[in-house]
Amino acid sequence: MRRVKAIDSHTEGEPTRVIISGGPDLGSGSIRDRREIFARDHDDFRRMSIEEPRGSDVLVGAMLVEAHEADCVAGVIFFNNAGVLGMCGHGTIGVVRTLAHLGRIKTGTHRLDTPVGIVQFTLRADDVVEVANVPSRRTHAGIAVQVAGLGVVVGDVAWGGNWFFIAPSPLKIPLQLDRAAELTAHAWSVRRALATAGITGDDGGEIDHIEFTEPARRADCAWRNFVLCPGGAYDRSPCGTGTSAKIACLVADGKIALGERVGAESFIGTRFEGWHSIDSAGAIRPTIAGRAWITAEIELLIDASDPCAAGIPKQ
Ligand code: PYC
Repeated sequence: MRRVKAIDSHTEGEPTRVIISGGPDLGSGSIRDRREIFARDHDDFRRMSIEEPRGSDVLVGAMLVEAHEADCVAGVIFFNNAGVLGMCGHGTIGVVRTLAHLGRIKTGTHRLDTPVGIVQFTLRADDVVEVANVPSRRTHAGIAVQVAGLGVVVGDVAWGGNWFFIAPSPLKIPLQLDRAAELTAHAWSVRRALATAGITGDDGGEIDHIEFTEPARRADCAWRNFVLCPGGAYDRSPCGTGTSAKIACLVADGKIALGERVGAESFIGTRFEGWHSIDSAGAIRPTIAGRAWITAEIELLIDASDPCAAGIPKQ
């Protein structure tokens, strides 16, 4: 019987499962190299640890490993039901809360070693976690795409650690839970239309996150969003990388000032706060702040005779 220890948390509603022991040996190379080894050789572990029947499509996994870079409290590899990830904002907040729960960090500023580089974060005394995200940018403003069932949809393409297409909610569908199925179907159509039209990020990267927005319902937020993630689940949090991408658009439009704090409201009504600085290379550097709560300390059991030892068998 294989045993894998994990800590579950949710960040403003979006779950993260941090693998703390029993994961595969990925060697001692850079975290980027270890992510490649994980993706190439351990896809069964990825599927087993977060997908059904031990998890769900919504769960984001985070493998905690020894850091490679100096002065980092840990290394981390994020993954979801579609594969491995570079950066995950809500997942980083979940990892930080988990490290505090394990007694491995105290309040203050620390560094995390990730496949996209070192991410600095601050665990505040009020339990809010601030994550200094990667440089973010808008690459297309007001691009029009012909979408089946919707007609022409106009939106922005932006990078916030993942590629996003950001547009007002189609057909003005309210961003609320009882409309999730419709919004999911339309977001898939937008994603397909972007791919068909050959619209990508400026590095050729697929736009695999679709973000719909509407005016905020909360007084402390500037917008509310619905974000469809690559594996078909929608983000329950305001999406850290999605909030960063939206901030890049607002900065490009001159709608927010340096350091100005804005609230992002999620599809379920939870909140991140974001603001930005400009780094020495002139890039927009968003910081995202939010909270996470520990929901379980668990041990996954994998019995070799279990037909679902690597998740639901692929058809
Ligand atoms: O918080 O960056 C994020 C994120 C991406 C996908 C799900 N959450």
